Amino acid sequence: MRTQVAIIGAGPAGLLLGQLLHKAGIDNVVIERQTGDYVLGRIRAGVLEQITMDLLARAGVDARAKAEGLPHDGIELLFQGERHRIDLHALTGGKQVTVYGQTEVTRDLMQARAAAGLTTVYSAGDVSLHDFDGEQPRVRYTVDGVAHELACDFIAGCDGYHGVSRASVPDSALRTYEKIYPFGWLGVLADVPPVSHELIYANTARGFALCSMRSATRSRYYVQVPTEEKVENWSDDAFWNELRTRLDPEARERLVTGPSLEKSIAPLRSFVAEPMRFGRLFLAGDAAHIVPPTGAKGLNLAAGDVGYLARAMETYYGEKKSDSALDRYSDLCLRRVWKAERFSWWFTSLMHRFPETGEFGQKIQEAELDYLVHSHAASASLAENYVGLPLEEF
Ligand code: RFL
Ligand code: PHB
Repeated sequence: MRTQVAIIGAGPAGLLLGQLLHKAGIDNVVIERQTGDYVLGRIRAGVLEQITMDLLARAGVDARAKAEGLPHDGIELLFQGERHRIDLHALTGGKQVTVYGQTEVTRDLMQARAAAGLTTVYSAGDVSLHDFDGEQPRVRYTVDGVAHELACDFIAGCDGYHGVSRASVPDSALRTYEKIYPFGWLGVLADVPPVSHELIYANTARGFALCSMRSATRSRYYVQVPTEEKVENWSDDAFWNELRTRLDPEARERLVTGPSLEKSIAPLRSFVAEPMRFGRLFLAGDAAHIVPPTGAKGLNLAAGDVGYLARAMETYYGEKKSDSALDRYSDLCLRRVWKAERFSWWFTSLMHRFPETGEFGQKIQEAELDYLVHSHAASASLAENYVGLPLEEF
């Protein structure tokens, strides 16, 4: 089999890239290790920046996100038992975010891909990348034990943090930066109305909590737990009780509980691999970088990367095979990635209880939060980063 772009991974990065390339008339094949149902079973991000919505529109896959997504003009910060609203819309000159789950984004992209008749190989085994340092890269994989080879012009490594793409690059060609946080998020999805119509990010002496949602009838809640915590130790009741203790009195009163549809613990990590290009292999999304979820940046960064990559490939195929846009891909992405890394690290540090936080650290966090919600400049900086920094034109 031959294609122009072999895309490794059918997460949001790989599927969105596939649609953007297809719209530009560039042929592509997606190779995914898991089944489609498995990919759709993962409950992850919930907040889309306008840039991500715009890219979905460019890919022709924004109809349901626009119709069913919930536009949010603000978020609430809860500390010292009180909630304070950050007016994202007013502070950013009219920008907002859309609450629409990653599962739904993925479902929409999968359906569009199937409708366009594009090739997606699910349940691919032993995926391996070859010759991306030359002119004719190839991807090998097996399906039901039968070996296949895909020849291509480029490989897009969209296979997440644990994927094969970054692992195929020689160690000497890669520089990595990492920070592991000493806690994770225990998350619950439940068919109960959200406690508030906007997201609540809570800093408490017992640790961080987040009240989010997927719709008017489906909520997503998280509480900070130690890294070594096991999800089996958390009954639904134990989760709801812990969440309740981290809310303000009004939210505590309003909280509706119910059986969990999903419950899992996600570790928190900051990670960047540089560069994001090796010859004809391009890394995008979680394959190249991880942010802790506090700033809701993971999925949006993945979308930004593939927005740049699709543009660069359009230029390559459009302008007599000019490499210039492809040459700028890694630097352009990394400038944006590091700003999102900084924001996510800062917001995580401000909102969570670290082993060393202690009473002094708690007071300092509360003072910074008090400054943040009462200073126009500080609120505006939070809002500007939360709604997402712009993609540079090129
Ligand atoms: P994904 O979504 O991980 O998709 C990568 C895909 O590649 C496949 N794959 C392979 N395919 C072929 N061959 C191989 N050898 C392969 N190895 C892996 C995988 O099966 C998968 O289908 O990466 P992508 O597309 O870059 O998208 C990034 C986002 O998924 C990610 O940034 C966010 O979900 C991060 N994230 C969260 N972000 C938020 O903004 N808010 C959240 O609440 C939030 N929760 C999360 C998260 C990430 C998590 N991970 C990665 C463990 C919760 C979790 C548990
Ligand atoms: C979510 O709804 O899953 C969510 C929302 C905001 C975040 C992280 C996760 O910062």
